[in-house]
Amino acid sequence: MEATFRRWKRTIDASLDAALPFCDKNPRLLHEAMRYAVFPGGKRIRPLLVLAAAFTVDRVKNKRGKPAHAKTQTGDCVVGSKLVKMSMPPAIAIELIHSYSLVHDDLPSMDNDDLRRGLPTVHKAFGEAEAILVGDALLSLAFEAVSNEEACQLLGYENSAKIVRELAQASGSLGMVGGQVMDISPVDSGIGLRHVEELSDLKTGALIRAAIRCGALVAGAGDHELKRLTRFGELFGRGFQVRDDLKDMEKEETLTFPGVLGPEEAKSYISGLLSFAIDILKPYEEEARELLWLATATLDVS
Ligand code: GRG
Repeated sequence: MEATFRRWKRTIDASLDAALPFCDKNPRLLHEAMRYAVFPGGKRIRPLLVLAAAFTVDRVKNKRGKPAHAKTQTGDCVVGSKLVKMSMPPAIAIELIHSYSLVHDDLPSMDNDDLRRGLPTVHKAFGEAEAILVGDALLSLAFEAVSNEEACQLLGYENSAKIVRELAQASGSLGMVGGQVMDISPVDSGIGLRHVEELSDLKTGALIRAAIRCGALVAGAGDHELKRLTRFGELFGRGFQVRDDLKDMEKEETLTFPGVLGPEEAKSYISGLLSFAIDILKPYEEEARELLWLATATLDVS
């Protein structure tokens, strides 16, 4: 399974490289800074989820005798297959949006961080104004990636429009930006679990949910599959934030799951989310193997 993810990650990185303007193109500094924000990058979990969801839906459809995109003898995930190619526009768009959000989150007016993934943050390396513009340009590039002629030919115009809408909703005021505003807003001392769930579902969950929905749309999911995978995406997205909070406990923030539940209770909470997520995929069994693997690898804290 790790080999599949390594192959997918290489394809994702190559597609990001192809989508980003070269550094010798004016304005050079902006393009250099955009690349700095995206490479070497992190886990690429969101684009991997796009691919994992697309392959799940494709296999489920294949099993039911409907035409599948991944035409391999074994049903394995082969880089270069039609489905991998079709998944790339939403996969890289989501990673570009994620990268923009990190650049802006690190700014002095937000988290004011000097380091990201062990390297100086974009505003430290290139200046604050440049970092704001890097984020803006990455967000715009994301929407171009899913709506340019090549993407529309690959995905079909209708699916491309659906994916644009998914990304717009997930990244906007009713999604990631809304969650970020909740995160930086003053709160009462008696903050409860419901508030933290809502914040996390918007700030972190919305983009993860969108990644899974976009993968499902790429593979032509019907209402039933889309609903099931959406629920899985919501559980994964919330669990992802709990996991991140548990890793980052020295901050002792109130607006976190361990902050409202305590560390031990937060661990039971994430275990509950993982077992719900696994249950949801039960009817698919092996068809959902990459999604199950990613959920377990990310959310298992036992
Ligand atoms: C500035 C509009 C705007 C939004 C910021 C992403 C975000 C919203 C804030 C980042 C703060 C944070 C630590 C959120 C917790 C979950 C999260 C998104 C972690 C980072 O994502 P990973 O673990 O990062 O996928 P890598 O480095 O692997 O890409």
